Amino acid sequence: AGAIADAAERRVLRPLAAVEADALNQRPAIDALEALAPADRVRIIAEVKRASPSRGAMADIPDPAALAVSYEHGGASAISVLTEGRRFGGSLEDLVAVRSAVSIPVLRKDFIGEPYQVFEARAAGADLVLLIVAALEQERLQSLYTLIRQLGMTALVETHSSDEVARALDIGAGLVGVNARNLSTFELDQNLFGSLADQIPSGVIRVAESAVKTSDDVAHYRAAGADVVLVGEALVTQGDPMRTLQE
Ligand code: IGP
Repeated sequence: AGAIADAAERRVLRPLAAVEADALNQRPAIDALEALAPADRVRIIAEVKRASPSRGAMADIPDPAALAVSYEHGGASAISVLTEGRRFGGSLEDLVAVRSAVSIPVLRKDFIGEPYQVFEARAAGADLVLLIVAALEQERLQSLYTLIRQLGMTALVETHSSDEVARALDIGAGLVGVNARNLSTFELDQNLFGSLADQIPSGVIRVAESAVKTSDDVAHYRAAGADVVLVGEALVTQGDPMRTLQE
């Protein structure tokens, strides 16, 4: 339950048709599969995150665009923006601000359950949208995935078990995340990525998510086969965000 169950509480502000029109009028999405393609160095998705249900308030972030620019200058390959308001303190306005300030792909990180939210993401300028396998029935997962692709965006398909990885591969996901944090219990398992990585075929980009604090953690995930690591808390709570991860 927890974080996932509450996703439906979002307030719908504008009619679907209007949001859809804005989505279709946006400038084209940046190709995130290209930006995150396997390379000599591990890629970093750096997250703009003010708070979380497990940690509470984390960072003020009065200027999310400035933070995102510092991530980009520090070498991030993409920016993740939490847009959930109640528990993560984020908003679509944050995403709009970040999108206009950087030239790398931007991910809408939220609990996506309806096509409306996918159009909203594109209308705000998102290039990537998170889909959490555990929160979606397979048919819904597939249809949201198809819509994201139709709008020219990339889906980051998040898993937390072998079954969920299988479901992600079933829908044809090209970018699969393994979240070390269980979203219902908040429990962490830093070995989960390593135990699931082999199940993800080459050609699919592998993302290790959560609880990356140091360059050692990055190296640990790299050795376990991660093409990309997604980092939130460590970056928003440390003075010189990207440096700590790259030493
Ligand atoms: C980042 P951390 O431990 O570095 O702050 O984690 C990211 O993985 C985490 O914010 C996250 C998340 C999510 C948040 C992963 N999946 C789904 C909200 C919803």
